[in-house]
Amino acid sequence: MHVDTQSAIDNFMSEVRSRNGHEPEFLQAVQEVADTVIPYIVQHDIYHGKNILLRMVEPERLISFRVAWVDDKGEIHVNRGYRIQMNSAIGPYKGGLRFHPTVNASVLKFLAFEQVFKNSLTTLPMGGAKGGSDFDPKGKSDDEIMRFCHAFMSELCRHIGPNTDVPAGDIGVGAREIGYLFGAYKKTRNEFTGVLTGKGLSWGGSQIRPEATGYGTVYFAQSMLQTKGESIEGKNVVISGSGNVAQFAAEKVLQLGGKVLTLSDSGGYIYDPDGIDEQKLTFVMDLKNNKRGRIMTYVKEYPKATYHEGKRPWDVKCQIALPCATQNELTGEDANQLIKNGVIAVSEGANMPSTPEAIHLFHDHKILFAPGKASNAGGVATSGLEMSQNSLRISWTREEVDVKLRSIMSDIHDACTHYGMEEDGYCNYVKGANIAGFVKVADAMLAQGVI
Ligand code: NDP
Ligand code: 2IT
Repeated sequence: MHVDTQSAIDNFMSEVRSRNGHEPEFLQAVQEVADTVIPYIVQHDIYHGKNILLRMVEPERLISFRVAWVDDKGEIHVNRGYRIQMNSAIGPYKGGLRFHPTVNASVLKFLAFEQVFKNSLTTLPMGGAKGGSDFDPKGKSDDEIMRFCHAFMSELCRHIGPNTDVPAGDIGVGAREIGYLFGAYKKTRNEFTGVLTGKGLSWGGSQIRPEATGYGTVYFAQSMLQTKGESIEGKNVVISGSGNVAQFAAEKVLQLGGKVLTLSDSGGYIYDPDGIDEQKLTFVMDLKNNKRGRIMTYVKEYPKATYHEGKRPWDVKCQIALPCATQNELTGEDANQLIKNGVIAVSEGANMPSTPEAIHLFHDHKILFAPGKASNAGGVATSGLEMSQNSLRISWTREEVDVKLRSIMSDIHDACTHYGMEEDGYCNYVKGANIAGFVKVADAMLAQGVI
């Protein structure tokens, strides 16, 4: 890299670090974008000297609020709620809500920043946001979840709206939580609007939204594999997580003839040498979504499988890896192991699951590697389709939505190759996704002036 470009990156990062030094996840996400986008800015006069990226790393608005709620024993608890409204240049703020004890401003700022680029890539008019709480839903009763969601929305409802900011689910926020959040919004604001996505089908939800992130991650893997004349069929696939994204990634892999060997949760992973077939996946879905159980229960039901406590699944031999749990769950060491075992493609279902060291290794070894902001964009894209259906007050069929989702994922793949193709024919999807996402938002910001 040219010396001036490297010093432009270093100067930029030292300014970002001086303001956000205590936010490691946010700095990690910004560094990756700076490394790939600043060289592009330097080469393109229209973006140069406008401090566009510096404007993009500062949230338009950061909302933090108290959430007080009462548990089943009558005890009062206090959690912290957040909404980070990062960028609205190309549409209303859009992005999920995460309920997990690790939630803090750094985690949500990294997620909101990624969301800006991801939403831009979907080709739909959505700005970027993220929110949530350090509330831990594990072990809580349904009533406690409902009271927490109602308390959370009693404040959040002042800051969102169908033309302002449209939240959705993320870790710890699924169909049940969206229901309680929607109920509270509707009652307080006295309006039935598409203010949240991921709604139930009978009250404004879209077909395929629950499946969309996992399906999209596999569609993206399929597009990458096609460039090498390969497919999912007959491949061994290792998946982490066992929540929304992991479940539907597994379902799509099975539909396309792949073999799913693992699933995991924060306790450990299960390995089934015979493969997790449709029937076993139905068991997992019931276990996780209805019984709210742990993945280790799988080995009681299917004794040929093994449970590996406290471990992640990356040492299981596979051709395709789909990290679908959480950030920084796949390290340099894990990447080395996957490469040694012959992995050919990694498609991220989670947000930023691979560490920078892991990504460098995948690039060095010319592995097909899709960053989450491209490969998991199917979820928010289908949220965008839910917003369109709500605005039109119509519902599209499952087939109609799936066709649109496939076409969006394929367009994202094309955008990544447009900006990410290197001279030797290897596509750097990280670079491609960052530049393609950046250009649309930057052009809108330039058109709207300094605000
Ligand atoms: P869920 O809450 O449905 O599932 C999360 C899964 O990841 C669970 O199996 C959970 O295990 C595991 N997990 C969570 N935190 C950790 C951790 N610290 N260490 C190990 N495992 C962990 O969430 P989703 O499936 O919706 O989200 C998974 C990932 O996908 C996240 O990165 C999210 O941001 C991303 N994503 C989600 C989208 C969506 O539409 N839902 C869209 C795009 C990205 P446990 O039960 O033990 O906590
Ligand atoms: O990270 C993500 O893209 C999501 N959690 C989904 C966001 C959305 O608005 O559907």
